[in-house]
Amino acid sequence: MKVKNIYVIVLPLMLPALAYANLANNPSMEGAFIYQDPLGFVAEGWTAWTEEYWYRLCFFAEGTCAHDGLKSQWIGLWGAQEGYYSFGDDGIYQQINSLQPGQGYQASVWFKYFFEADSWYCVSEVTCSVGIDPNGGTDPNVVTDWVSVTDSTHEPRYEGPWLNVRTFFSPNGSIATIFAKIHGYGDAEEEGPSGPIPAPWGADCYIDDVAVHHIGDLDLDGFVNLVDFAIFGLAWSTEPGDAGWNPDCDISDPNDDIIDTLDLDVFTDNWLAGL
Ligand SMILES: [Ca+2]
Ligand SMILES: [Ca+2]
Ligand SMILES: [Ca+2]
Repeated sequence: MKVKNIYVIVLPLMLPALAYANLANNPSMEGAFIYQDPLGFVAEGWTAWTEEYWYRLCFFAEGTCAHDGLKSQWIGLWGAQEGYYSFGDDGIYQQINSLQPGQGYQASVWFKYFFEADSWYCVSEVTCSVGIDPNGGTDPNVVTDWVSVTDSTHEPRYEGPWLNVRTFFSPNGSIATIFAKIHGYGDAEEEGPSGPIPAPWGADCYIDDVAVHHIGDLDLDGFVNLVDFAIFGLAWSTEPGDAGWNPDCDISDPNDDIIDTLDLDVFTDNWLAGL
């Protein structure tokens, strides 16, 4: 009975802190979408950028496929009848404020990819990447250590899984910038009167559910303490598919789908961060 009473008292006190522990602004893209000429509608708090290449068409808009909540940032890529394909980088970035210089942080972004072609032959690929400028600049070209996951298909209709891309960083000052980008490609062919001809295709990419916080802050309250260690302990020695598996605890660099001493070393390096 005493334990129950403690939960009743503590939970209302914890909830307001949880809401502010993610250091990103509009991290789940649930706010308004604002037109940024000429790229399209971009989630407030974020800025879009693109690399312009011949033969490419892309547009930004409010996404209705979400990893968290109801909205996400949608980036659409198209190939036209002429056999266009798409390449280069399209993405969004945001400056993260109020960081503690030299401390360890984690940035996490979720991506999802759909491909559709009206054809019998197709190939398509998207590479989803997260990068950091630890000096808080706004030029993606200065980012050198992108972390990436690639999704590809030969299916004419393909829905990829939600992919999580995470990176660690240590800010040089109180501001750092998080960049999330896609690098897309598509090609499709259909049967013409005298052999294969280019076919139209489209790809929908979604970015959502961004989290920026101290490494090891597993309950997202802004601190790394015993509460986080308890969460970490529940996932100890697990792998994907095991009872108790918690991907948030896979904080080894790189993530390796097991919670072991490599993760514990990172956790202890960040012990009491934020306090
Ligand atoms: Ca969302
Ligand atoms: Ca915590
Ligand atoms: Ca690990």
